[in-house]
Amino acid sequence: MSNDVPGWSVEALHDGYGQMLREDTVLYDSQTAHQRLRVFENAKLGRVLTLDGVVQTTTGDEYMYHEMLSHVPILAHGAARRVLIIGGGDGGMAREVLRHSTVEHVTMVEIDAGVVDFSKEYLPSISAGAFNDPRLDLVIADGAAFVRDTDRKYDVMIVDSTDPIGPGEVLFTNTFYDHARALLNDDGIIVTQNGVPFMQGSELTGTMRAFKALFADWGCYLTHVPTYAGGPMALGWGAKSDAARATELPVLQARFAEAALKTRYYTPEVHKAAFALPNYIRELMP
Ligand code: AG3
Repeated sequence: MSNDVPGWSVEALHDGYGQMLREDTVLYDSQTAHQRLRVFENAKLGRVLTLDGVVQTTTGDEYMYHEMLSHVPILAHGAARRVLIIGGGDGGMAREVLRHSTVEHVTMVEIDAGVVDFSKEYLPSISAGAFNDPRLDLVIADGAAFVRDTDRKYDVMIVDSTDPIGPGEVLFTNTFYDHARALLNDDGIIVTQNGVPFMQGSELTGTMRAFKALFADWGCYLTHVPTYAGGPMALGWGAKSDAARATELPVLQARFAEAALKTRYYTPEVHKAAFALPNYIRELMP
């Protein structure tokens, strides 16, 4: 289809299905070394960031994504001190991870320095000061090369990627997951952005096939982000032991209370329930 609807941002990520968001004010539009980056203001969603025409985050619904991809592994782990974020240039993931005072170190590996600089300026509420936290080590590098080469170890690894097209593609390969496993401590957990299964089922199946071969406990859990259109979004889960997923609700409640987080999506009850999968998603499991 033509992506040209004057005054609207048209996303045509999926075959035969699209999303349109009105651009009330365009704040930024440029080509970085890696991708086309746009930010505009929308009446319902606030500020919207698109990369190559695909919505990456909006100030209105980003919490539904960032909270679930950070608090679920960290609170399930229970003693995560070192966290690795791959991608996440807008700083929203770092913000949520750093809200845990028990986290001592975060390495964030973003391929595109342009996204970081730009997000600080145009989407300051998303990083909310995270880039100034002394616990954060921001590395501008290819995430796949970083996981291959590093000898650092982590308790939790969060893959805050784009879809597997363009620069994000390598973050969905077996080789990448294999290297990721190697940098996790014994009770380590990896979580991944795995797309909207109703639209992107084969991506989920691909990651799950890799996780099944690599992790004692593997699967996915769900969140629902309105601007990731097409149904709930799957977040991949790979853990070196099944203890983290089995953490009982009262334990999660105690950890959540102890962390004193103020959240808008995450609750310990939502955390537990997020692992319950509708059959059409279960059927995508290898
Ligand atoms: N990265 C995930 C974007 C995925 C969009 N995919 C989609 N609509 N299927 C978000 C970056 C936020 N830190």
